[in-house]
Amino acid sequence: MKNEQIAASFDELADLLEVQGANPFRIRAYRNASRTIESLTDSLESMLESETDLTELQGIGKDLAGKIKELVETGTLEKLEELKSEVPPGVLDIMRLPGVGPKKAALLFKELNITGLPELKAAAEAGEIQKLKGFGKKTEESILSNIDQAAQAKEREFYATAEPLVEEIVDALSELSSTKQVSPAGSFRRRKETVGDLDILVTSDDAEQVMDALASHELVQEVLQRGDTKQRVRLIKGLEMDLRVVPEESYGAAMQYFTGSKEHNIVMRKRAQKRDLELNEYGLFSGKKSIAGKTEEEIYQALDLAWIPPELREDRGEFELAEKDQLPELITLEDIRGDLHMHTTATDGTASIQEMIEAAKERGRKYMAITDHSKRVTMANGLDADRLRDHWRDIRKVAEKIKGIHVLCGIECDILEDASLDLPDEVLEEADWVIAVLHYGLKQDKAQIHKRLMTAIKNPHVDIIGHPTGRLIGKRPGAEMDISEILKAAADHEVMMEINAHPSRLDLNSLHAAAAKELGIPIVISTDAHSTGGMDVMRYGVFQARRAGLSAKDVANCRTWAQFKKLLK
Ligand code: DGT
Ligand code: CA
Ligand code: CA
Repeated sequence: MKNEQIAASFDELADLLEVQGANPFRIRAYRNASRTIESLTDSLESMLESETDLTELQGIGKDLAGKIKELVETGTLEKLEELKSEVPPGVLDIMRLPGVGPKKAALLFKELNITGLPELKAAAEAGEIQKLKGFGKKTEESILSNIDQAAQAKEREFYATAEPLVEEIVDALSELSSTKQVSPAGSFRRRKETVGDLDILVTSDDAEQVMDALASHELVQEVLQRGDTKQRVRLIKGLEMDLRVVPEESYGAAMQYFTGSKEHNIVMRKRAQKRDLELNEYGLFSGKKSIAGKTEEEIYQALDLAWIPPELREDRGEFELAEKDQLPELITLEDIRGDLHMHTTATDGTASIQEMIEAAKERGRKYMAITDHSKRVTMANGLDADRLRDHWRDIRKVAEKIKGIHVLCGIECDILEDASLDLPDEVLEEADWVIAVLHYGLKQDKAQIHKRLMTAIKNPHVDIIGHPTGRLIGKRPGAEMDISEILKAAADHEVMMEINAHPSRLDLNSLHAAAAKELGIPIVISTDAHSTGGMDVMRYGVFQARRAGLSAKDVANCRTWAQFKKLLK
């Protein structure tokens, strides 16, 4: 059982207990445990195997450690099954409706036997909800206006899909006569790999003008809600966006509050309380007096913290660093000097060698590697030893004529299901740059996946492991592995690790990349471009690296060519 599944079980337990009106401390204990588990780099399964004491983990006591053991050993949790038999699953959907919450969801279930959104809608339309004690006409109306939206709630969208839409809307709102500042907030500003919805903040003395402009923007399909200073709209592609118009003196406070994350903000509020202050979306207050609010910087400063970049606001150690003024200087796109993973028409790319080299040059790269597929990837017309050697000859011929960029003859070599490499050592030895990857058999058991990765890591010609877990965001989880053991081995054998910048991969993820940095492993951010335009995804890899707390010095392809080539095997 994976950590994510264990964490999800605890979240579900907390939700169900909440509907039952259980002790809030118990509920919070489960939620905290879930968060702790989600941020672990080691798998609980392997920790149990090696008899690690789980109660040493933050927020995990004897009882929770026992439940983790039960989940890992039996695949289920008795307590969870018991609660599930008492609360129908649809009640949880109802609980998550805006303005409902656990208490009302429980009442609807007990009094009217409403067990799902369709029944709730019917009851609201028949006017039955407003007759219930604790519910009024207003609640009923709010349920009706939210229910369709909740029923068709979209899954999360890639950051990269949202980015052009956000930029266009921010530009349009910035041009209005009444607006001063316009900025995205929420998970988008934190540059999470996916976003649930979008959040935009605006300062303006004419909220009507701003909301009218958004409502009539060509990317907006429907206005879902409109208030005096708040509007929620649905964009094309089903993405939803919250707009808030805030006064200038509160802009920093609103940015801080609505950027989140929720976990980060909980710590911020506690720090304020410790200083007898109150922090909310309008400002930082001492009694009724505002002492900060116009900028984020002054709010962080008033709480004895350096300003924390949004990418790090997840309560994963950023406060300790900000207190000591030791936050890393995060990598930027401008720091990138090379791109070391890409394909050409020799396999499944759409551009020629020459087109790819020129495109890399146009993007300011000083060095690059062409890394077409090895033969196992038949779908992509993968290369055997003979075709690969011909391909390298062609690359050298073209590269010779183009000045100002160093071109490495590389290969993306499959690590086969039987834990051998797809090309013999004497071929890999001739390569300037070898990326080893898992493409097939990702569902093999953990021991076999481990063996495969270790074969690659121990091979003297392998420079780097590409998209190490093989996950595809929202589609399939990565292969099962003990990532910290893999990283340790990579550090020992001086093998680098990739952050694949493709928006659907972003693999290593930010936690793994942070762990790799801790071990001193040089990380390479690569585009895996299959076309010239494919090179533009570099920015998403850089964002992922920022969320991992990486600086330019942690990323190998930020080095100059002279420095970088010393890392080659
Ligand atoms: P998402 O949309 O699921 O990708 O994630 P976020 O982080 O954008 O979450 P969202 O849109 O619900 O809210 C945006 C930010 O506003 C969130 O990161 C923190 C803040 N926020 C929203 N609701 C609450 C709340 O009830 N309490 C606190 N403390 N903060 C909230
Ligand atoms: Ca959001
Ligand atoms: Ca939102």
